Amino acid sequence: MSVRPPIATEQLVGELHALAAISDCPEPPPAVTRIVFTETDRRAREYFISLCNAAGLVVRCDAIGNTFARWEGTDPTLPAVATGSHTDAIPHAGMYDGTTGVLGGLEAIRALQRQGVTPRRAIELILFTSEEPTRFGVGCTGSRTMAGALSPDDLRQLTDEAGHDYDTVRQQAGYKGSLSSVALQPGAYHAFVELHIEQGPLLEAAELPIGIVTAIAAPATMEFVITGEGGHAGGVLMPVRRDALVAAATMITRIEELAFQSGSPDLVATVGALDVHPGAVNSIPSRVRFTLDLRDIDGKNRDATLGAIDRATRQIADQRSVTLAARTLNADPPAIADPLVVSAAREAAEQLALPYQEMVSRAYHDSLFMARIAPTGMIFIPCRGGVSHRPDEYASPEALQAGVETLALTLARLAE
Ligand code: HGY
Ligand code: MN
Ligand code: MN
Ligand code: MN
Repeated sequence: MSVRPPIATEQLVGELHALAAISDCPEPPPAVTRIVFTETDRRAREYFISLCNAAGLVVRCDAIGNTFARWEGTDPTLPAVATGSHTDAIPHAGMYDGTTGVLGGLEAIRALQRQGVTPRRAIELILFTSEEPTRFGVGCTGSRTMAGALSPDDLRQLTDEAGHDYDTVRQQAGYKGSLSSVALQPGAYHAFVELHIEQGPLLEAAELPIGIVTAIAAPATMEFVITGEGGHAGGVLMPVRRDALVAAATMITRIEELAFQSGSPDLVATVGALDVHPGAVNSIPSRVRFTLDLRDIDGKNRDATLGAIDRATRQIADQRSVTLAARTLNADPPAIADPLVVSAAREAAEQLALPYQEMVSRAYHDSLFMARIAPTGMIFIPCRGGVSHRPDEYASPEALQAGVETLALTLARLAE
């Protein structure tokens, strides 16, 4: 087998653009919005499945829409090697987050097919049903459920902004079957490897085409609801106010201070969503909801900061005589990449003479949960300026090609 798998880079870039056009974003591509279980999500999956069928892969879906496209191996009794990622996208996102691993994974398989490779183990390409937390507040619901980290009851508790629960919405999207059939047993896969843009600046700054992930940061999400008095903006004097928005603003600046004071350069805190009720110019806010996304490579440090934030926000609520309802939506441990996958990716990059660095992932991915049921690793490619979750997110054809070549050889090694 000649070293370089023949990557059809132009075809891949064309497919990425075709997928980017399937979007609910009011701005044109490359801005993308694609929320789980919407008509747009369905059309994107349909497009993906049509490409998999054209590549001769056998496609199946589980009860919540995780989609598996299988290239059979010479020994079907062996656990398969899997790759994949997600096609859902947060509002006003870019077109490479997740899709690089889905369509790049497909192109890696097609390149191996072109090369006449006949893998001993089957290779399965997985489109995980929803990696972004946008609709149900929790990320990776597809891979979490596959890994047993979300039970059927947990899924039934998840609701979207309209109050629709996950189970109802997934059935309306056409996915039937029992929720308990989604969880996989450890050993279901021989290995899992995900190709993804770095979503950070390190590879570009180091002028390296490949990153090999050694660990994935531990993400936690909290929701805070502050309830005050509200009232007339003219009639209520300052000393007697119990203003929910000023209390929330005080908490948010305190959260930032605690993040800086944590002493860990890897700790990141983000308040990304804030709702104000009633949201009228002349009415004192009576209820405010905001979310917190808190991460660190060191799970203990993240949890210590979570504790400090919990204490500080309660204290501010007391001082301001507002009530605070805080709840943790998820607080996941970090994942460590498996040496089996890390060494296969390392050998692939070296065989291709592609320089690389080993690194941690500050973004979370479906790999965070696949690591609970299979030896897992990730391959990163640089994205311009490290930008992601923005319409100007960009990965060059050269970066995509190097990533797909490395993925293809990694898969071939793991499946031999
Ligand atoms: O937020 C994340 O890390 C992922 O991109 N959803
Ligand atoms: Mn993302
Ligand atoms: Mn992603
Ligand atoms: Mn991710």
